[in-house]
Amino acid sequence: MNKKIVIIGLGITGISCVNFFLKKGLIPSIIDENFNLNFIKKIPSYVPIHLGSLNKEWILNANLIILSPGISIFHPLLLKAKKKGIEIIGDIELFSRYNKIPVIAITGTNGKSTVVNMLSQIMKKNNFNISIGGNIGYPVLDLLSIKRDFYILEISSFQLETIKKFNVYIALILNISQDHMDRYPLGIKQYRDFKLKIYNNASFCIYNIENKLCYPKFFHKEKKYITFGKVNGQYKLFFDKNMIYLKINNKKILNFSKTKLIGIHNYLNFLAVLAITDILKIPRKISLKKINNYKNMDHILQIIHKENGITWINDSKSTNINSTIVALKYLYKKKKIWLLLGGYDKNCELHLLKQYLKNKNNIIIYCFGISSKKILSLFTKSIRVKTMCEAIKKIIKLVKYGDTVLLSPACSSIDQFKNFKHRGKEFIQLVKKIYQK
Ligand code: UMA
Repeated sequence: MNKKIVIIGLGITGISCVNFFLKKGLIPSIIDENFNLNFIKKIPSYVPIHLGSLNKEWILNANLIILSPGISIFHPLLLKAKKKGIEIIGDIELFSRYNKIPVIAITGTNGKSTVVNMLSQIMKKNNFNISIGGNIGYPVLDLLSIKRDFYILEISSFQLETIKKFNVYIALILNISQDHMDRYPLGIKQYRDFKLKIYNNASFCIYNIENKLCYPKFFHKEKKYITFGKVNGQYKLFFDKNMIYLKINNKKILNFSKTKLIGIHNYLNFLAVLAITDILKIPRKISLKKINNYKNMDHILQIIHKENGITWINDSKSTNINSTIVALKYLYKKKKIWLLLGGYDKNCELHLLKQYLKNKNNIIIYCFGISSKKILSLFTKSIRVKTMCEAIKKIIKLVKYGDTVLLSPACSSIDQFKNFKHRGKEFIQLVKKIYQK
């Protein structure tokens, strides 16, 4: 085969694509707009590489372009290539063309990683041989060589931009709210359109009935549709005397309030998981037992320290407005919250936080990073600092017994950190240092 294959982006996706083609005896060309790349040493010398810009000639003369998720499909040069009839796909589509194992694909603005994590724990307990991958941090092509009963994949809107016939057994959309508006100039509708592509070749479509944006545009009779929600849907919560239950066939089968799950958003996550485990016919007692002891993932409402009546919470995974709203709703009874907000806002409407922050005398905002100016203009009483570290140094002098310090930035971390994990780890380190003194 004499196909000219061009891989754009040499991050973890790009390197997995390079390895995939080399194993098949095909030599791709690689393009990356940066120069300092971790994976460059792993590329054999006979593979052509172009760094520092998008190589127009290579792109417009390619037969197949494999695009990393970080690069928008709407880049003018890629639009030109598409117009020329050049096929542009991502690693998810490539994986799908070679994969024979059933896929459970999960998307949504928030909760994707939690659901992948919950589901994988339950499936493993039921002796399913599974692997997780995708946006959660493991490129899907690296999974191809592994023999499994199922793959559980976290899929982002970026990855959905480049799918064509991504074949999935079960597709789930947890929720859709504003995120990545810098990438989608036409707004949330455009973001939603990409998310909905996950249903295209699915046998089962599961969605949040209380979030209209998650509704499929068309209902096909050969597909099965399953819904969940707080008070509506096939899987829903039951509220009774300050307790929240899971009720099935009129029988209360789980008291959520007594599980280790944090917050109603997580109860909903579990309903979505249960919809999946029911399709797979996993005995409910296995799912319920596992969920009773489910521990939140790191960097999501993670209590990292409690001392002198002060609680420090790391919610660094909150990279959009809605996840910060979830945190604020969860902590609404707290006496005083010192909220660390900031980072790169991805052009999202931070003013949507107003309802939860404006005139709330118990919430003191410290804003940092690239969006701090915008945050200050929205919340004029907030305190603007350069870095998260500076904020913590100021806050520690002021916090009192009963207070909560919450890092739930509502923004991506990339202006000052490698990723949300890096931001969360730095937060933990800074707090540790304070109390070691
Ligand atoms: N690059 C360019 N031009 C650009 C952007 C990037 O040349 O305009 C190059 C960079 O120099 C870099 C490479 O592309 O060398 C990075 O590619 P990438 O940004 O696609 O990142 P990967 O390392 O391949 O990781 C990607 C996902 N990253 C993004 O979507 C931005 C990872 O999700 C995912 O875990 C991984 O594939 C495996 O599937 C991260 C993410 O932030 C966690 N996702 C977003 C989110 O969760 O909000 C969607």
